[in-house]
Amino acid sequence: MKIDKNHISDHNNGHLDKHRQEFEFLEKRLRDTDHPASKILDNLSKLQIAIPSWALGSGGTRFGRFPIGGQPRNLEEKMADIGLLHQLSQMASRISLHIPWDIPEDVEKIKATADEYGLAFDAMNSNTFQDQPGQAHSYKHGSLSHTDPAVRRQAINHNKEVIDYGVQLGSKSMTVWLADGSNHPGQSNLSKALKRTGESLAEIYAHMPADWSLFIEYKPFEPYFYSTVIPDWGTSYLLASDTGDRAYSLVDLGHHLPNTNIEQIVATLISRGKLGGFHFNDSKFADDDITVGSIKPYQLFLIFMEITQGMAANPHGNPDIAYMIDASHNLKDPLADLLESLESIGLTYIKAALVDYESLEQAREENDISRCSAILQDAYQTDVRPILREFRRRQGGAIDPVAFYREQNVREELVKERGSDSSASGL
Ligand SMILES: [Mn+2]
Repeated sequence: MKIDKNHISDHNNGHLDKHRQEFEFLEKRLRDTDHPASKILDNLSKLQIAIPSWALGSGGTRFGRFPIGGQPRNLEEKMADIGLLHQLSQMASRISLHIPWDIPEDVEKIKATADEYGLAFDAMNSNTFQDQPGQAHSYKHGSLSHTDPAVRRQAINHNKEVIDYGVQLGSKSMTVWLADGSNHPGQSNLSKALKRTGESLAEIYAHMPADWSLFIEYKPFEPYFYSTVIPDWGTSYLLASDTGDRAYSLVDLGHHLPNTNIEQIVATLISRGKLGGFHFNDSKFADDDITVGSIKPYQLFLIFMEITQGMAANPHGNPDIAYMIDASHNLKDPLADLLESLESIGLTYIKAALVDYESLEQAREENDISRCSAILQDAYQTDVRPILREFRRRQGGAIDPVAFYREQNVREELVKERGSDSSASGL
């Protein structure tokens, strides 16, 4: 669904007086710092977040699913939904596809639809965590790490096929999240499983074009509860290092045990040039996949601080990080929720840009701990919403995307167009 530009202008005009006052106040405050509003606004346009095709419908748990109406029924409609998110937020110009849920039947048509909405294809995602109809071998006991070479062959070939689809669409990267693992102590030879995984990844890597990157995602548990083959960043880093220069680790916020210092992992990976991808979400207990910044917003700020500092220093040439929102929406309207997540990412990115890193570094050298904390708080406590609103206004987006989405009754329109029992493929 495409929004009439005049509707967005009307919305923005209604907010303009108040917005101008708030923006001018903040702009003045930042004018004589090394991070004036103009610089932040320029940098914001480079912050683009991929939306995965599977995050546009209602998710569920193993206990059930409560569908929402108006879900996208095919890839074109998924792109239309992401086009809408991008039109309002100006921050979501990338789509991440999943095979086999999004097999592009007509590549030229899919590319034309992407152009129409101003979208580019981000990382491709393979799936060896489910059996597909008609598949010769089952993944019940693993895929890339399986004991049987025939199962590994099938899983490797599937990953190669995903790369081939991505090449046709102009994607430049591949994400492997491997669900392989075991549920019972003694079930798996842990070191053999890791070795077989490394060999499988090497074959997948060799199939990628020379300008592609491979992202290796890790997760400590789920769907398996005793061991996963790639449980942590260390294992992912090890596999990426063994696999090749264009293989990187991927950090998903929800794929850590409670209270893990994720910002430190980010700092370490960037310092070795090995942080390729980053998946946003938030969680209270495990891989909850809820709205970005809704539970631990300060952690997100500390992560963005490490990214800002790490990418400024960048001793090992870490590439631009591929950002994606990996979320699941069990109760909320997926589109409203994604708009909230984009808002949260934008605001936190700006707050991290406000940190006076020079003074912070000096205070660190002098072991002045209180001063360090004060510098962080000075940035974190700033209300930066006017900058993000101004960014969207200048780019043709909505000053308040979530409010606009509600005012326009977008979900109701989508239900009219697609029906109340439409279903999106995916989890
Ligand atoms: Mn993920």
